[in-house]
Amino acid sequence: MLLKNTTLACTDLDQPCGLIRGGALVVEGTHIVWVGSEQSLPETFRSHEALDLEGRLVTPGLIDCHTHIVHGGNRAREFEMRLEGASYEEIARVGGGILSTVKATRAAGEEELLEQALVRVDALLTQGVTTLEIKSGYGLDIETELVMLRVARRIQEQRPVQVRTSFLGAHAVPPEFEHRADAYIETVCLPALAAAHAEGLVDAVDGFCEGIAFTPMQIAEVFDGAQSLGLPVKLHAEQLSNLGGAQLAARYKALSADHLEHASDADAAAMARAGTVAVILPGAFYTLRETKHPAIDSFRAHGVAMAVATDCNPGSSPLTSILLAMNMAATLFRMTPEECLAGVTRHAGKALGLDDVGVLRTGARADLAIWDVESPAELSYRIGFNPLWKRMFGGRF
Ligand code: DI6
Ligand code: FE
Repeated sequence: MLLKNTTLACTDLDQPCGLIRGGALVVEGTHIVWVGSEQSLPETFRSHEALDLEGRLVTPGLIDCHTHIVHGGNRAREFEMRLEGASYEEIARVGGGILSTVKATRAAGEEELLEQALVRVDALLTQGVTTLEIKSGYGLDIETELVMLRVARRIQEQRPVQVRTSFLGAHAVPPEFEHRADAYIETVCLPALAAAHAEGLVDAVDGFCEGIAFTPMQIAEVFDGAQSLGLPVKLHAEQLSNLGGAQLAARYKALSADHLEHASDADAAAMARAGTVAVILPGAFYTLRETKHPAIDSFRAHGVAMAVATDCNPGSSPLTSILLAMNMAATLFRMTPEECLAGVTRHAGKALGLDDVGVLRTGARADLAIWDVESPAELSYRIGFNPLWKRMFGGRF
């Protein structure tokens, strides 16, 4: 199929946003076979079935590279408690927070988890998302961690979306292991990882390095386990405090370090050397009314690729809008609309170890979002408005 009379963004071209006005794009089967200016379209493609896009903007299908979208229940009550003045950490320390979602997730069962997650997934798909990362981490026992990952895999059978899974057994210490985090890692987290990997359920291994979660030493143990299975790692790092998670992630050549509100310039330098992507999660910053900004200037100065994601989760970021995540990254953190777009396309792909999505080039997957806008900046600019016209996944509308 030939898509013509369009503006293309995120091409390989050395232009702001990789923009090509008067562009054309050719899809054969599941992949892109040609991208460029319509004037230079080779003769062989001119006879392909054509769709005139009347100047609409085509971007790669968007990539939400950090979500906890599979989970049981909700935390509206904690939302109310925070409005009354309780902090996220205080709620976590009295058994709320992540652990209340663990309870609800364990109780839910596979079908219910799937059904609840699909509602949220659908919200993302209507905004042009075609690749979605999903973490475990609300099971915290071997069986429920597996169930969460099976649900994540089933989502890509039920919807036109590619799912990448991250094992997040090191998300919190479950109540039955209170004050015994090391024992939890030895007897649950690592065995669950091995079992999930054996079932083909794990694409990457994540952790939460934080005062209310795990120390860098404990995370290193999980990362060693990942390495021994040949799995890449990523990390929730420096979200609420600076514990050295970003530099630990860099030492393990992590795909990404995520959150990073408390990361330093030295952290950015280490991430740059390791090629670790900074995943910026403005939904959590906003929800928790955090005041410390991620060091965007340092990431820029050191050339760290920045991704933007929803962090969709029931506690710190009940957000199912990738477009709003882009708007927040721009308005709250002064990321440019171009950076926001790269953050949900090419750099998000990099954060997942994928290079055939998030870019319009020959050989990439034909995962596209077609927008009723004239310029890429419009995608970050509006609030609560969805200009998606059509979405293509693997060459199919
Ligand atoms: N950081 C987050 O923002 C989520 N997990 C994490 O490690 C929050 C998870 C939750 O509050 O349920
Ligand atoms: Fe998260």
